[in-house]
Amino acid sequence: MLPLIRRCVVQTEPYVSKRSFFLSIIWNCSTKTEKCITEFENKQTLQENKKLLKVALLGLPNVGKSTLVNQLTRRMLCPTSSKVHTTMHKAEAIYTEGDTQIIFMDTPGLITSKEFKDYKLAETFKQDPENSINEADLIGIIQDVTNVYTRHKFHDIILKALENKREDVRLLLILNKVDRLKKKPALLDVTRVLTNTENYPKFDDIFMVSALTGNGVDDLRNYLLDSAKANNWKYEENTYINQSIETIIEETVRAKLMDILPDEIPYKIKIKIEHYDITDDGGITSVVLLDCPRKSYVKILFKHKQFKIKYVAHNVEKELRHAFRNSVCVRLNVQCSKSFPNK
Ligand SMILES: Nc1nc2c(ncn2[C@@H]2O[C@H](COP(=O)(O)OP(=O)(O)OP(=O)(O)O)[C@@H](O)[C@H]2O)c(=O)[nH]1
Ligand SMILES: [Mg+2]
Repeated sequence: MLPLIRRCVVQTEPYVSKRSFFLSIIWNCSTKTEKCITEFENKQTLQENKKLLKVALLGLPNVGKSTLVNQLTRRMLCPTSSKVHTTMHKAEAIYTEGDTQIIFMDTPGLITSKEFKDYKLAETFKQDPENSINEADLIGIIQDVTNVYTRHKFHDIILKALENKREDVRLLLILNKVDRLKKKPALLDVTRVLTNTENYPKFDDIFMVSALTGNGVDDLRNYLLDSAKANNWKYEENTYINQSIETIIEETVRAKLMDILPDEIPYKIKIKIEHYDITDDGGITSVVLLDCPRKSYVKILFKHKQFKIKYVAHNVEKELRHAFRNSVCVRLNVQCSKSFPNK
């Protein structure tokens, strides 16, 4: 009977995990006693047979790395925006299911030495992707399929970064933003070129996803859960990210400013938590200071009856509620460092 069920599951969903297979058997147990015994045995093995997988997600800026991490972990803990360089340093987002823990390393987008100098970017832009490659058991290269000029080729910096990959580290190609592609055959064309060009890396598997809508993400998560190897977990079961609450709040505010402010303005505003408090039921209230170096920036934020600043606060609260799965209230105070008198 069992081999028959296994064959059915594998045929209908290529990446249905061993775990879903096992769970479906628990649910199908005919009597209550059977169910209890299976669950008890399952708990016993959880303590003994822990599995771990460290996944580095790499790609050019703005390809959707952080959005994908958020979908995979089901929490919006990694800030995202429509502008490049939203992620400025490595963050580890943790997803734990059953006996398996996956650590997703969200990294800054890969940049050239010229970009590093021209935009005066932090050292972390160079070091953190490198460190993630060294630490990973599995690397996912994310390619944005919406850009008709770049989607058929890997930028030299991706190829260079992968030169340091250990032999035993598995490599996935993840084609992202497929929801934006009107002509789906183009996807096959992109895949064919990226996997058949000389000197390009050899991928163990290929996924086509939309990190924004979640399409294809469950298959990818199941694949990763199945790829984990016996090892002790790095984090406690209820740990979701290795960043402080303050950092998550400040970086989410920055990301939401990036969505609405033009050019370099959002990069120049200093963002600092003035106060935060966690209530007994886990709710968060926070006051964040936006210190603008110019009065004109303040004016932009307060344009149209404070529409912009209210919109930012609304979006920050929405994302943080999703991240912390609790109520979040954020107040944004705005000042100009030249003592511009407003709030
Ligand atoms: N349509 C569409 N948009 C997406 C998808 N994934 C990400 N985006 C959008 O692409 C933009 C960049 O997403 P991020 O997740 O911040 O990209 P990133 O690679 O982390 O960017 P950096 O941290 O700046 O390197 C955001 O506006 C996302 O909403 C997708 O699957 N479909
Ligand atoms: Mg990012």
